Amino acid sequence: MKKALSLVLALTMVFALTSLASAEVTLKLSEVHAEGYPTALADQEFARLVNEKTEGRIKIDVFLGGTLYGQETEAIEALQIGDLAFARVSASPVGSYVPSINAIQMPYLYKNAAHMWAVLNGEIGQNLLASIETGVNKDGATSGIVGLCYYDAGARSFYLIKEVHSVADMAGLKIRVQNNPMMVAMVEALGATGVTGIGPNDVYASITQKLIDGAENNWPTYQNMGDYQAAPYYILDQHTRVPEILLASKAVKDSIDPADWAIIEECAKSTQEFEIQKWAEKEASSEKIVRDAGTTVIALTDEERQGFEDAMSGLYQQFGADYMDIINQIKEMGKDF
Ligand code: BDP
Repeated sequence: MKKALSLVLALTMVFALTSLASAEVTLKLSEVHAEGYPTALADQEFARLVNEKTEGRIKIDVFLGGTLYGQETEAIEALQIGDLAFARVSASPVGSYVPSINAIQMPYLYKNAAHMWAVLNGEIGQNLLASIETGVNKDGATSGIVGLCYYDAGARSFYLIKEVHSVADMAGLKIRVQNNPMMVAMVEALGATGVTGIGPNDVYASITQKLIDGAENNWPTYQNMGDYQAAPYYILDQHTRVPEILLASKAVKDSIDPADWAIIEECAKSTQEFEIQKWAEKEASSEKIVRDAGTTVIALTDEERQGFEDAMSGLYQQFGADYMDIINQIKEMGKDF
C-alpha cells in the first residue's frame, strides 16, 4: 500500500516537472517594416531559431508593418512596462532613452559600412549594446530594455519634394525625422524644421497631405514605403549610418528561465549575418527600382557634401560631449578604412 502510494507520488512529481519544463510561452515582436524587408526576414528567422532551439517552449509572434506599434518610441515604452517582449527598432529612437547610443549614430561618423561594423562588433559597439540594459541615467534608473544585436540599415539621405544641392537650399523645409532630439537638431542645423511624431508608415501620406516637405532614410525604406513617389528628389548627402537594434523587455527577460534566455540571446546574435546579407541584396534592388522610376537622384560634389557635414558638426558637442572618448576612438578607427 505504502509502495503504491509512493509510486503515485513519484509519478505525479515526474508529470508536474515535465509539464513545467514544457510550459509554452508566446511572446510578441514588433516591427515597422513589411513582409520581405531585411529586418522583417531577420525577425522571422530569430523567431524560427528560438522555437527550434527551445524545443517549442518559446514561440515568438512577429507583427510586421507597424500593426502593433506604428512608432518605435511607443514600442520601446511597451517593452519598458513588459507589455511587449521584443521590438526591432532603429538605434535613433533608442538614443532618446539611452543617450549613449547617440555616440554610434553621429552625423558623418563612419567612413563606410565596414568601419561601422568594426565598431559595432568590436568592444565599443558591444559594450554600448550591453549598457542599454545595465546603464543608469542621471536619476540612477535603468532603461528597462535590453539590446540583443545590431542589424544593418545603410546610410540615410534626405528626400524632398524639391531639388536641393546645398545647405542653403534646405532653409525653411519641414522634414520628418525619427523621434530623437538629436535628429531634430540635425535638420535645424541646416535651417530646416524637424518634425517628429510621424511613424515611418505615415511619411508618404504626410508628404502628399503637404504636412511635410520630405524626410530622410536609406534606399530600402525610401523605396519600400513608396515615399519616392511622393518626394521624388533623393539627395545623396548620406548624413548618418544608424544601425538597427533588436531590443527585448527587461521585465520579460526576468520572467524567462535563464537557460532559455541564453538561447534567445544566442539566436539573436546569429541572425546578424543573415540580415546583413539580405540588406545588401535589398539595398541594391531598391536603388534600382527608385532610379528606374525616374526619381531625381542628386549626387553632391565633395564641397556640397562638406557643407552638410560642417553644418551638422555642432551636434558632436551638443549631444556627444559625455561620450567624446568613444567618439574619438571611433574616428581614430576610421583611419584604417
Ligand atoms: C528605417 C528603419 C526603421 C525606422 C525608420 C524611420 O529601419 O526602423 O523606424 O527608418 O525613419 O530605416 O522611422
